[in-house]
Amino acid sequence: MPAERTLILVKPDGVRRGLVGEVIRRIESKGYKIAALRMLTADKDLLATHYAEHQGKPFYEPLLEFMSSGPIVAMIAEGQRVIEGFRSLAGVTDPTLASPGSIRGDLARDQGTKVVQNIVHGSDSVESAQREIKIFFPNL
Ligand code: IDP
Ligand code: MG
Repeated sequence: MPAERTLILVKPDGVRRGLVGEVIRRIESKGYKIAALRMLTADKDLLATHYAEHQGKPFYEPLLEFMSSGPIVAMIAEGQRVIEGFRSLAGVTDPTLASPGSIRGDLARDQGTKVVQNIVHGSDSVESAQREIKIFFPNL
C-alpha cells in the first residue's frame, strides 16, 4: 500500500519555546518520514482556509490571532496510518487532559488564554490531510 501522508504544524508556542527539534524527534523516533518541511509566518487568510471548519466558534478569532503571532513549522509526514499515529503522538486537544507521554501531555498546559495553546496540529482524516497539504505545500 502507498504510504499515507499528514500535515503537521509546530504552532507559534512550540517554535517560541524551542520545541521544533523535540517534535521532529518524536515523529522520526516513531518511524515516520519527514517528506517536506518549511518555516513560515502564516497570514490570517491562509489560516482562515486551514481552520474553515471552526469559523463562528468562540475560539476562532483568538485561534487565528495566536496562529499568526509568530513563525510556525509546517511538515508533511509519511508512513502507514501516520494520520492516526500522529494524532496519538500529539495527544488530545486539551493539554491538561492529554496523556503524559504525548507531545501535548508532556510539553503543554493550560495558560488561561482564550485559545488552547497546544504545540502541534495534525490532520484528522485523509480528506483533511489532502486539503491541508495543498494549503501549505501547493506544489506537493
Ligand atoms: P485539534 O487541534 O486537536 O484537531 P480542533 O478541534 O481541530 O483540535 O481545534 C483546533 C485548535 O483550536 C486546537 O488545537 C486548539 O488550539 C483550539 N481549540 C479547540 N477547541 C478549543 C476550545 O474549546 N477552547 C479553546 N481553544 C480551542
Ligand atoms: Mg483539528
